[in-house]
Amino acid sequence: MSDIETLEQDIVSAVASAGDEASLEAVRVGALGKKGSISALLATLGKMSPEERRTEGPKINGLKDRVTAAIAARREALKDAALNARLNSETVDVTLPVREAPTETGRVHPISQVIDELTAIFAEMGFAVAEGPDIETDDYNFTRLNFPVGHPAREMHDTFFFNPKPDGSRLLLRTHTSPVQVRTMLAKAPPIRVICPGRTYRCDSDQTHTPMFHQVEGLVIDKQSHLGHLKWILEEFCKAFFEVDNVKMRFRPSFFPFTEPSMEVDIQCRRDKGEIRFGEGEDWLEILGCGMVHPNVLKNCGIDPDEYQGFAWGMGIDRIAMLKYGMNDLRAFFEADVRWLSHYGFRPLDLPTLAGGLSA
Ligand code: 2U9
Repeated sequence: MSDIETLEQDIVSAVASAGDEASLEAVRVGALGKKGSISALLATLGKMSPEERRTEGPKINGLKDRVTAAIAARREALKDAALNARLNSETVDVTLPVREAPTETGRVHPISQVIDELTAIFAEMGFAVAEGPDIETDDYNFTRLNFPVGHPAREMHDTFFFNPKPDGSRLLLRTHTSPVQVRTMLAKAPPIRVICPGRTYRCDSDQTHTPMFHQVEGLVIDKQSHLGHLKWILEEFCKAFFEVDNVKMRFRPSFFPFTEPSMEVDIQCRRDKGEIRFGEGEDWLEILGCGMVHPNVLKNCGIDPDEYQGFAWGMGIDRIAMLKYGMNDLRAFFEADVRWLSHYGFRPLDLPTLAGGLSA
């Protein structure tokens, strides 16, 4: 047997006995690598006479081609074997239920949904959203809003106060979102059109009150803004939010220190076997308070009441969320019970629309 035939037999049997891709690669490098046995034979061709090269060339190149093919075939066989081994060891139970992606199981809390809905409605009317801190000064929460020091209205707010500072002043948890409008007026010249949704706090807890609750207030300041504009805004809001074509609203005189005149607003409804329907019926349901901004408040916030006037309103977000989506226990909002949330929550990828969540 020639040297070439012996070399071929050795390499081919090494290829056949390579048990994995790493040992096959070692065989390949030993034969065809830079310092491999076949590469060494190929290098001898350069030193041969043309006649010798004519006979030896085809033999050595033939050897190289056969070994290359043998290695490739073995590599495929090893890959197939590895795949078969995986397929035999890994099993999938196709009868198991499909696990839902987090985007499918997560739910948006109804309060967040309602804030998104009302923001969309007021944004369409040209309102910007203003935000401020939950911890406020007595000045922004009360004094500038025309609550005189010692006035009983301060007591009615059941305020959570922090311990007094060395100078005697006390920070507090805002009892309404009105200090956000105070900050807006101090920071920006009219015209102003803002809504202020956010958390508010009062030391009160029973079936219809929680110590933390949510409000949205609105403020418009311009040279000629008047009660007609306010009524139109509130009616358009109620129609869009409750998804009805018409609403009747009733404005009753009331009192708030920061507005004059002040009104409480009822919306027409029908109470039907525990369900409330808006835009029909003979019953009334109170949903918000409003009024023309008191001239003292404008002055306290750096706006000349002889040049500008405005109106404001406030409503409880938790309450309108309960009315719209038929929830009857306020406390469930804040209990973080995932079963409640999976029932009343909203799908995260459903974008809030002007029409809101009822018909969406
Ligand atoms: C500024 C001037 C005026 C905001 C207003 C109400 C009437 C009101 C209550 C509704 C239900 C609070 O959550 S609730 O208990 N709010 O009735 N809020 S007018 O008036 C302002 C606010 C800021 C500078």
